[in-house]
Amino acid sequence: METVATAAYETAYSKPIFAGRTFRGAPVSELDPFTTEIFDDPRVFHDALLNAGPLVWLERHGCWAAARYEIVRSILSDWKTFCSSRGVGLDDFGKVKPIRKQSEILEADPPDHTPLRQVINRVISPVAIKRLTARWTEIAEELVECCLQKGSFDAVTNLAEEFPLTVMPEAIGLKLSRDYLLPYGSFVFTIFGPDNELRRQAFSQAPALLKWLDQQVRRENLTSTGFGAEFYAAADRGEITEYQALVAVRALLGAGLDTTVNTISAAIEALASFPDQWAKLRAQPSLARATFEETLRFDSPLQIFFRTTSRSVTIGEVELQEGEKVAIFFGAANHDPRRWTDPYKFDIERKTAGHVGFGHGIHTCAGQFVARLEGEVLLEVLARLVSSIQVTDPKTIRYNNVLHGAASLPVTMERA
Ligand code: EJD
Repeated sequence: METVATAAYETAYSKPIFAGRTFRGAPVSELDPFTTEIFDDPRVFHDALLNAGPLVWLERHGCWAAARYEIVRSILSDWKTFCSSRGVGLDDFGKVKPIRKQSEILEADPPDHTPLRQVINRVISPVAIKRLTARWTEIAEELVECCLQKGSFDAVTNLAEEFPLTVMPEAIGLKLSRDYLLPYGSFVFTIFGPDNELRRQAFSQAPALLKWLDQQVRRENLTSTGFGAEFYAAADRGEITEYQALVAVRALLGAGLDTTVNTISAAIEALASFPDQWAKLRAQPSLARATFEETLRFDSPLQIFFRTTSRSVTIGEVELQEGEKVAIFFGAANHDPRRWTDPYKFDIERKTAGHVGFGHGIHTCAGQFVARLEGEVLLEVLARLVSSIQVTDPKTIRYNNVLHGAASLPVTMERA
């Protein structure tokens, strides 16, 4: 197991990670995880959380942090104690009114959560989406071809964004403009964080984004085929309400773009940084799906969601009271050396089963089969058509309170 000297932690950021005090028996950190210095380099902070114990008290935000794999899994398994209905951001909906209309899927517990989740599971099940493979492969080939013609391009905007922005609106059945899809996703995720500059900036865009969203999700603005139409058909059959169909479309728009964009760019970056893994994928393009899965573990696009305690509970030696927030550090759990051998090695043949890049438990990513298909198709096409990928300039980060990903990644690619 790799251990890093505590001294290194103390120098990586503008202040020490731990305050040298405890709160209800847990180490206290004064550091704010929602700052650019940690977005730029989360690893040192994550390793510190993992080393510190099952829970850390984040004094700055008055909430707990859970990073260890086993703790994260057990919290996510216990939805009764660690509920979602009080919001999965830092705001407790028991105390403050949600900004966005509360999601009946993401921000809900059973039994309210169950019927809509069942319909979503069916509409975007592995079997239901299989028919998209041929069309998506065609689109991916065209796109990669276009990038190869450029030679040098931005792997984020020209490829990682372009692919989901092409396949998803079509699959959902959106008729209106795709211009707001990424800004809307960015907005949704960043408001899960604390009241900081990023969140205030997002708020200023809220009226325009929410107005656009309102139009997009209406039945009359969706094509007669696609996931959207299928949600409304389920409403017609009485399986869910008409409003829940709208909620499902809205969830696909919020969850279905930025997350896959970040994973695709992370995969390209990882493949460029680990030439042996790229060589392996090229030799065996059928490893595309496994490569995408390892990317989710290695560089998880969604870093943090919260749960709220619905009752008092003890974790390790720490007693949590009712109505406390727990930040779940998915990305850190996916690097817990207690669970993963050599966690910072990108290994596309690793046994990735059980990673929490898609979460865990009843709220585990509903779109995971759509995401996997996108990743598999695009990476398989890259493995077939491309001989080399080189990063030519440092990436820039797209700052977001809970998402981790690049804003730009300049690369060159050569034809196979
Ligand atoms: C999500 C994990 C909604 C909604 C928004 C975002 C998510 C889910 C649902 C993204 C979950 O608006 O209902 S990653």
